[in-house]
Amino acid sequence: MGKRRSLRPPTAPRLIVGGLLTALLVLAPCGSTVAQTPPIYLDGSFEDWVDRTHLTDTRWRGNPDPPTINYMEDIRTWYWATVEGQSFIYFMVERWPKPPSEVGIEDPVYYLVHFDMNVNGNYQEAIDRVAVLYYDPRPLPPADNAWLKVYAGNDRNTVLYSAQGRWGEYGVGGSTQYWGLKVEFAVPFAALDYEVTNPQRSLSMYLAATHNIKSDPRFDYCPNEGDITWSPVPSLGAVLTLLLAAIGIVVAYRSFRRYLTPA
Ligand SMILES: [Ca+2]
Ligand SMILES: [Ca+2]
Ligand SMILES: [Ca+2]
Ligand SMILES: [Ca+2]
Repeated sequence: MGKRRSLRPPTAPRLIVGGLLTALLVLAPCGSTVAQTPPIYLDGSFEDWVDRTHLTDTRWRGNPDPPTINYMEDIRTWYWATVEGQSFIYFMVERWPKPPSEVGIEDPVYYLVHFDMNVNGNYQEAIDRVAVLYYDPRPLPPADNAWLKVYAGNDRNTVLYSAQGRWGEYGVGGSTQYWGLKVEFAVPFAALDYEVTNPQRSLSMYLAATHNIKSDPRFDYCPNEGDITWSPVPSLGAVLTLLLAAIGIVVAYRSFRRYLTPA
């Protein structure tokens, strides 16, 4: 019996086990890569955003009719990310350079990330949030140049969370070293009540930008229409990976035991 087992060609179950083992070998490094998401540093430099999820927004120049917004608030790209083990949603926004010379921009801008925490299409409820980021490239380094405040969707008077830092590019300042186009910031899950209000672990959001938030504000939006729904914590993916790995190990172990035990 032992000889027959060792000589006969692989049977379908063995092929399956072999496939699972191969999948495990392939999945294991992937799993560790996912677990060790590269960190994001709020340091005003942006190499940490390469290859992350983002949307590219249209430029108002070239659109028909007089532009409704100014170059100061013209969103170019909007990045968002989470990092394994960190309770923040990280964002990075880049605006288009100043036309027509395509240089940097020294003027400040407001970026508003609107969160629909219960994904019902209404962003104005107490459960919802808006994160308002004020970015002013004019202060000279090492002064802070970005200020963040988080409010409830129905109350712009009560600050639920605030933070500030050197999160943006500094202004042009006669140098080509600084551009005033990019800024990064982070919104903590706690400020969103994410764990409590969001058992389904998904939310919707969109970005708005304006250089004049107080009177007659005009906004550029990203995306131009609608919003984005996503799950900041990909818990299902992690659980599924672990589950698949566990099943693979059990099947492989049983198969090897059967193979090694004389019939
Ligand atoms: Ca950074
Ligand atoms: Ca734009
Ligand atoms: Ca809502
Ligand atoms: Ca837009």
